[in-house]
Amino acid sequence: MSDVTLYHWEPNANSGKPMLALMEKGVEFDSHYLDLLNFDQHKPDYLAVNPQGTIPAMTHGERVLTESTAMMEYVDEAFPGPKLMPEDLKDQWRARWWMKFIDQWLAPSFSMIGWSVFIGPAVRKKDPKELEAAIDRIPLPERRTAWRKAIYGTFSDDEMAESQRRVAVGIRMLEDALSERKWLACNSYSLADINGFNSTYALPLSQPDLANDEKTPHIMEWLRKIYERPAAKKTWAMGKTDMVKRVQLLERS
Ligand SMILES: N[C@@H](CCC(=O)N[C@@H](CS)C(=O)NCC(=O)O)C(=O)O
Repeated sequence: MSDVTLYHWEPNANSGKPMLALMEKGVEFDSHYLDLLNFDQHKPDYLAVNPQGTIPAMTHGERVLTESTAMMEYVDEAFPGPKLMPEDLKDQWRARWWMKFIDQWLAPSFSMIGWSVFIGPAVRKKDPKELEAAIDRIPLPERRTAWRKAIYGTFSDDEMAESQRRVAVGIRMLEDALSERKWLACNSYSLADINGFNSTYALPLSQPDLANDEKTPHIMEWLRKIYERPAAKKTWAMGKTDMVKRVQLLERS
């Protein structure tokens, strides 16, 4: 038994960030899988760990850590293994710039599209009364709203168009950055790459017209290089649903 427990869902978006950081550092951890589609994150056992009812969360001894990007920085500092935050100050700034941009501006748009096309349809076939009771148990009002919109298909056209616009802008920015340097923040693999990969690994499938070998060769090469890392292979092997199989698109033929 390890003194680190990670409460996570599929290696994807937020859960994948600490999973991949722990794997890169070679930190042993106990995996506690929560089925997001079964609302496990709002059940009392987990709310005792993270009262906000969002995934992921991590315990290290007595410490409880939430917020996936801050957790990655903690993991990088707290454990031995390869450094995942660059040494150089300017590179650190760039890593944090990208993580902030992705977390705050780009990932919410990926999330809205994902919740609209995948999460909502995946749960809306459940009993309507059970679903309403499940929504009522969600602690954060903003998450209740997101669940309602996903389940009842009520993200507005304007919201969806804005998300799609942001995704297109973000893809362009990533392609430009990766044509200047090998990795997102500097010339070595960093937390910024881990963060970015988790939001974008399925782009060739979800946005095939915007992200492909012709239009975004640098993004494609970056995604493939990250997926080739043993830590990424091990992390994605921990997925339990078909969702994570999307990563296999990155296998070189
Ligand atoms: N800013 C938080 C966001 C956590 C978050 O919203 N996670 C999503 C999964 S990617 C979640 O728990 N959704 C389930 C829900 O809202 O019920 C982080 O980065 O850890």
